[in-house]
Amino acid sequence: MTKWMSMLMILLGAQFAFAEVIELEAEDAKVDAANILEVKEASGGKVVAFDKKTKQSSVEFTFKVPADGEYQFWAVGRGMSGREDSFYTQLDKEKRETWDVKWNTSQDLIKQPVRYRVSKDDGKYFGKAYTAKLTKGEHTFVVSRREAGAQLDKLIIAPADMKIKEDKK
Ligand SMILES: [Ca+2]
Repeated sequence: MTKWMSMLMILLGAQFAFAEVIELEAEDAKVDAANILEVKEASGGKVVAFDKKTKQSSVEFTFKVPADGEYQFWAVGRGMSGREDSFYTQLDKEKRETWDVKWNTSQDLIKQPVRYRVSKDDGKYFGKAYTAKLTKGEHTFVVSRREAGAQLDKLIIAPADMKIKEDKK
């Protein structure tokens, strides 16, 4: 009985450890203070945004995942206009991707998957939600300037099979 109970506890523990959602404030990641903006409605009251001049034009997140597996990357952020709505992203030493950030005219902060551009045969592209296979342990995710003005409030990393609800545009 005790043995079964402890096995059950270990199984439950593993389950919970795996189901962990990692939420990282952009302003608490490795970023130059010049890139942090105070925004009242933002999580933690701050976002990261790059302007055209700052030399430091990236924010680096370091995080640990509890187990090998497939993970999804989400964010809270917004574009401010059609010319201020994209970032570059890079996981570890993987290829750098372009992320077109969702936005609306009321300029709400929107919870959305980090997406990457996938080219179609006709030369156009669409945004696909970013997922990656990660090994247990530490990884980095860098978000950098592509178009100045886009805002990143926080980054969310979760197991790929977890259901997360995207904010409507
Ligand atoms: Ca924030």
